[in-house]
Amino acid sequence: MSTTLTILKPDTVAAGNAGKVLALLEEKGFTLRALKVVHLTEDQAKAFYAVHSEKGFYGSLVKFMTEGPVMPAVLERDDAVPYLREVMGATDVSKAAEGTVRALYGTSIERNAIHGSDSAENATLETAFFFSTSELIAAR
Ligand code: 3AN
Repeated sequence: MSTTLTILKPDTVAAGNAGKVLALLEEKGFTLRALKVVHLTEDQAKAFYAVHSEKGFYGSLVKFMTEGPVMPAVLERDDAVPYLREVMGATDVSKAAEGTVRALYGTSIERNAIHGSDSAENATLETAFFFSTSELIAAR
């Protein structure tokens, strides 16, 4: 078993789709190990997406990620990192495969419903960004 970090983005939470996305993830075999609702500050969103700081879409992405509450969660499954990426679908919603979270609930390349860690190393770093050791122990 392995874990990954997801974030249900502000578009998903505001549209009332959070429950549906969590249900789909559970149907795909993920177990929820930790979950919270947070409204990111500008500094937090900038830090989370620091890797994209040189990109043209960075400012817009930070604005989007701070426009309302998000729901970070730790998900457990075999091959959690690559499998979540598959279930999420392509970054650009218009290229996301049918039935994926982004095809179902995203509306653009930016407002694409869900985040998922892209490597085991980033899953560890991103989990620590949102959840303390005691919160993770409590979820076991
Ligand atoms: P992914 O979330 O699929 O790993 P990244 O890490 O390349 O994609 O991008 C992080 C986030 O930045 C995306 N989820 C999306 O919200 C936004 N984003 C990525 N590429 C673009 C783009 N070309 N224009 C606007 N927003 C983008």
